[in-house]
Amino acid sequence: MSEKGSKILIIFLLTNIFLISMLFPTTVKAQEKEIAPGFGFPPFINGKVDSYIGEWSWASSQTVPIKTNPSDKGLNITVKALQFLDNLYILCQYELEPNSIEKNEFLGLLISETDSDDINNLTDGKIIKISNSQDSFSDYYIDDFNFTEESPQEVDGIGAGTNKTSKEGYILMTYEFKIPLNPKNQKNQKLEYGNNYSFTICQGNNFTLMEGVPEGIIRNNSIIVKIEKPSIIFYILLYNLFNPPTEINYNEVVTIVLKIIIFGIVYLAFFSYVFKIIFSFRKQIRRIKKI
Ligand SMILES: [Ca+2]
Ligand SMILES: [Ca+2]
Repeated sequence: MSEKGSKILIIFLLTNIFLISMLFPTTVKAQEKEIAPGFGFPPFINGKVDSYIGEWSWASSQTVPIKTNPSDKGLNITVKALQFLDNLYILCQYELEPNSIEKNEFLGLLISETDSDDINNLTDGKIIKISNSQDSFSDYYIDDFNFTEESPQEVDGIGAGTNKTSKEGYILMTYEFKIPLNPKNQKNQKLEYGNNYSFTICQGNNFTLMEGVPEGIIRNNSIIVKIEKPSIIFYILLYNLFNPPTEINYNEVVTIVLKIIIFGIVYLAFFSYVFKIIFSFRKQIRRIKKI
């Protein structure tokens, strides 16, 4: 390959690396108790993992030990997280001994306004309760660890849970949450792209409020959820497929489309330049052969 050809190849490779780095969000290797949700098709919130349709297969996964106190070995929970459009989906699964299960099991996600797990930063609580195999979802406003249940009109998100006996005789608890990134109720926590939020996972039975203070929590632990912007490819393929541009997101869509047009022109110009060089090179060889 000629020197000119090598230079072109290097420029081409560097251009590709640059473009690829712009197309995908920067991901930091997940540390313990951190999760960067995957992007993919949303699960159906029914409290069951329907694996035959590949539900949750796009999600990122993390194991979080929930504890009664810091020295407790903890109960391992499998946490999966996924983003689709303007929603965050969280799956929590764990097994309990049949004799340790109570009538009114619950699992809650307490969302903090920052990445700190300080309980004073909690603002939003989403709780799924399972009572006699019937599940229910409640939304709470939290201020200084004082809980207020939201009215049905103020609830943002949905959740569902089930319990079933596994082959080994354990009780498998499954909880699925759908949490909007931009809640309609201002009191619920807004989750912005590029920010990290501490989610406290709490588990127990008989969730009640005693003058605003929750009772019934047995184990808890926190995980940092990193909310990232979908890649441009994902945005174009799925977002616009399911959510055509509106006046609200019009400017963002226009910017992305413009970027694609510019990248397209750069690629076209590059390839036409390469073909031009190859063509003139072949022409020169033919001339040399004639001589
Ligand atoms: Ca499901
Ligand atoms: Ca709330």
